[in-house]
Amino acid sequence: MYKQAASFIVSIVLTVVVISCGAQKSPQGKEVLKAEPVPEPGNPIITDEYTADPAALVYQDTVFLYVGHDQAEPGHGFYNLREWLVYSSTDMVNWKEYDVPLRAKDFEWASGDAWASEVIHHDGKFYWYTSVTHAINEAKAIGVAVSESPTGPFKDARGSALVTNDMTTAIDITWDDIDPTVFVDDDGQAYLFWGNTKLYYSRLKDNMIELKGEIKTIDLPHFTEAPWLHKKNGYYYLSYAYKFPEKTAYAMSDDIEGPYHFKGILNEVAGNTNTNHQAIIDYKGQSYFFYHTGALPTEGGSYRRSVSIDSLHYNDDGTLQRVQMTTEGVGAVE
Ligand code: FUB
Repeated sequence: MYKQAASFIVSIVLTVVVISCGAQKSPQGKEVLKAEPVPEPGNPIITDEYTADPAALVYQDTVFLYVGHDQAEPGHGFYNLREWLVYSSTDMVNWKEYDVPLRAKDFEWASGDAWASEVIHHDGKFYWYTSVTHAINEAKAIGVAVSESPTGPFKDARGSALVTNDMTTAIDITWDDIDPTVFVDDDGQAYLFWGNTKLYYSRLKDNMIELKGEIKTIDLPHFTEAPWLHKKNGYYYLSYAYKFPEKTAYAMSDDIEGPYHFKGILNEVAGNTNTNHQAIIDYKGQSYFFYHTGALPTEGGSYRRSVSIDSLHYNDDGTLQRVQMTTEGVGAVE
């Protein structure tokens, strides 16, 4: 009796398991179990596209995430990014994708390369500072696009590059004008920082589409690229890609123009990619660190990257705790 009841319960349980896993026939006609893929929150956060160089913006209680679309074929040994993508979230776990908001070719003077970028909201408009290749000399240059909406469509705000290679002479390479980060200080003055090997910065005019005054440099130990400027509790933080393969390091100052004091490594070399590119925001009372890795199966790598998010923690003296990269990622926030 007990045996019969037990075997009945086991068969019910097995039936439920078979239904929930999905029963399929093997080539020999036998029933085999195949697990249905269950979408789980975690890193990388976007799994249907390769995404790189995250920039995040909090606007009206929503996080907007701007990324480059890594479009290199498997095995291709260099970057192929032709467009940027935009996503939004109100809980840091569910991300909604929109129509492609901007392509490198939308800058008619550019030949391509939708490299790292950042978007800011200022005086009712959204300004998107981008790295592209200039068609005239194939050197990298910085463009700026504008939109009335955080999700676009964006259009070239100037019809010409904001920064070209001849304007930056601290180093004689053609790829030093990349990776813009933009920041509007409490007094309303906007600044643009950018660079590769040399870190440049300049003020922006009130119209946000012209530089104001001279281009200056800041020396940071082993600066490679990917500067990100943010401010918290009166401190300015300049985080950046350090050495190569890249870790993320950071420096702090109480003046936006420095001097900046080096504070050490913030994030390790990210898994399976030689670049590292971060964005830092506060949202709903928590601090977040966006970065990319080459972790997306099965063809992820240095030219097929994916954006991840983990928590960022501050010490009482304002310094940052080293980021712990996880596959679980961050939980949903209300
Ligand atoms: O995605 C192309 C380039 O790789 C970016 O501009 C750099 O920051 C590095 O991530």
